Order: sequence, then C-alpha cells, then structure tokens
Amino acid sequence: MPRILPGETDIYALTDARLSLGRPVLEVARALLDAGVRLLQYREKRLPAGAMLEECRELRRMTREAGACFIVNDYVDIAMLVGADGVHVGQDDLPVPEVRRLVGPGMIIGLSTHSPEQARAAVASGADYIGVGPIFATQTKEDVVAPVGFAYLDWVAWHIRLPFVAIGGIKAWNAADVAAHGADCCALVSELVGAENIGAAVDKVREAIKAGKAARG
Ligand code: TZP
Ligand code: MG
Repeated sequence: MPRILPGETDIYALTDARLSLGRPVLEVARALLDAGVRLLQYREKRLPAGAMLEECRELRRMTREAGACFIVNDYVDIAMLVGADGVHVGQDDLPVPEVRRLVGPGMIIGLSTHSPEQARAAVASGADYIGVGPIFATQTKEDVVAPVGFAYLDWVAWHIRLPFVAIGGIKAWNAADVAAHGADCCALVSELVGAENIGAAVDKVREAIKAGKAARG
C-alpha cells in the first residue's frame, strides 16, 4: 500500500462534505485523484460512524487503485478497519504513543501542531509527520486556534526534520508564499473540494507550489 508522506508529494487534499457544493465525497475524491492528488485525508466531522466506515471503505479502494496514500482523520478504529495507510490526530485527540499501540508500527500517524513546543513533542512522540498551522485564518475548522502565520512555519522548516505539511487558509493565490517559506507540501480543504472545477484548482495550486519552491533562496 502506498506510504506517501508530506514532502514526497506537494498537495495533501482533505475532504469536507459541507464545503463540496453538494457533491458526494466519493465524487470529489474521484476528481482529486484524477487530477493527480496522491495524499488524501478523509475528514468528516458529523456523520454516523457506519456511513463514514462505508465511505472510507470505498475511498480505500479508490486510493489503492490510484496509487494514492489514504489517511483517516480522528477515527483510529475506522482507519484500522478499512486498512488505511494512516491516521491523523490533533492535540485534543488520543496521544500519539497510544495511537501507535493500537495501529502498530506500519501505519502513518500525523499530528497537528501549532507551536515549537508541540512540534518538539510530536517528534518525541513518534509521529511520522506533523501538520503546521493554521498558517492563515480559516472558516473550515471549528475551534481553530489563532493563525500561526509564517513565523511558526519558518521555525519548523529550520528546526524539525520530520516531514511536515502546512495547513489553514491556503489558496492558489498564496500557496507560492507558503512554499517559499519552506513547505514542500500544502494541505487544502475549501480551495479544492469547494472548487467547481477541482482538476483546474489542483493544477493551479500545484503550479503555485512549484513557483514558490523555485523562488527559495
Ligand atoms: N487544521 C488546521 S486549519 C484546518 C485544519 C484541518 C482547515 C484548513 O481548511 P482550509 O479550507 O484549507 O482553510
Ligand atoms: Mg482531531
């Protein structure tokens, strides 16, 4: 199964049915995969567990066929049941070492972080990659912490050797700046799942990241 970490690919796409213009999550995922996205996270906050399980089973089939890495947000049990490549947790979820005890050594564990202290703790905890953000203000996440801006991203790029992904308010128009600040991979929700033309949105973000990387000193 494809184990693709942030940095090995430039775009990390997250689902959100509420922002998908009425389209089912599987249709949105199809468009993302067809556009070449190779790192996909299922992030749905308000569905019955059985419905999430069924969607994740199908997403596992689709991502495997596409050679894409499949990560489940929050639900370690669903990730294990469908044979996902990984699980992503936040600071208020189960601690990484306990998640590791459940999922074993092979599964990817991602952890959201918002400060240098959390990044250092994430490294010590055995996380495989960290989320860095929110870089900008975002409406997508409820209970979101204040934007960390580029200061924390710069710090991570300099001090942390773990793969990392920038997240929060990233759009085609600002992704080049994010990449110029050291992010090899950007995570996006609304900019991709909320686009009329998902393929075109992926292409624009990809171009921006490429330009930002090229502009690094
Ligand atoms: N974690 C930090 S910000 C965020 C998550 C899941 C939401 C990002 O969504 P968007 O629409 O790309 O701003
Ligand atoms: Mg969570």
